[in-house]
Amino acid sequence: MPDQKRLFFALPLPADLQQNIIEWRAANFAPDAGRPIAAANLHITLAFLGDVSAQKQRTLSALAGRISQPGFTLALDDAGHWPRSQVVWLGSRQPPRGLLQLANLLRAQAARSGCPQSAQPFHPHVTLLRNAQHPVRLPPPGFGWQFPVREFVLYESRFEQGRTRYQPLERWSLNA
Ligand code: 2AM
Repeated sequence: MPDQKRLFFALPLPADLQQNIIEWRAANFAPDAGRPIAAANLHITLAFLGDVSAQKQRTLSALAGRISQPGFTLALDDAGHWPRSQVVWLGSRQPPRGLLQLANLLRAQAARSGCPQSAQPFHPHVTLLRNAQHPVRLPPPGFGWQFPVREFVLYESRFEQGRTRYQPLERWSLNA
């Protein structure tokens, strides 16, 4: 449908952290391990919405605006490879309760608004490489970054000129 947009809620990563991560990735993964995601596209999805009409977007956005919860600190200190989705990811050994709460709420609101949610348990992650078809040697433990999460964002996913771009459409603050 022409008026539909491909949307998802996510946590952005600070630009300096995106840069640190891609430098670490270049130093720690073989060039043929998979297709690297551009620094600006590194994020943590909270709820994937799929193709959404303008009206449904307004509903989802109004529901998101009612969320009131404190910010939290997120550590990225875990990495893995999902062979089925061919994704190499960065995650958290102990995701903060606030992150799980926020994602659960957004996913429940999405499901109730007619955006079916995956039956798989939510595993917060930053996708680092796609098309990782072969077993991947993961970096030894000891890496890790922490950052404060103070907002969540509604993004539109666009495929333009051969590239995927994530355009922020709306932002909501988490209470300090
Ligand atoms: P992924 O990185 O693990 O693939 C935009 O596509 C974001 O939404 C990505 O972070 C992607 O997660 C996530 N996502 C979740 N379910 C998806 C789906 N069914 N199709 C595309 N992206 C999905």
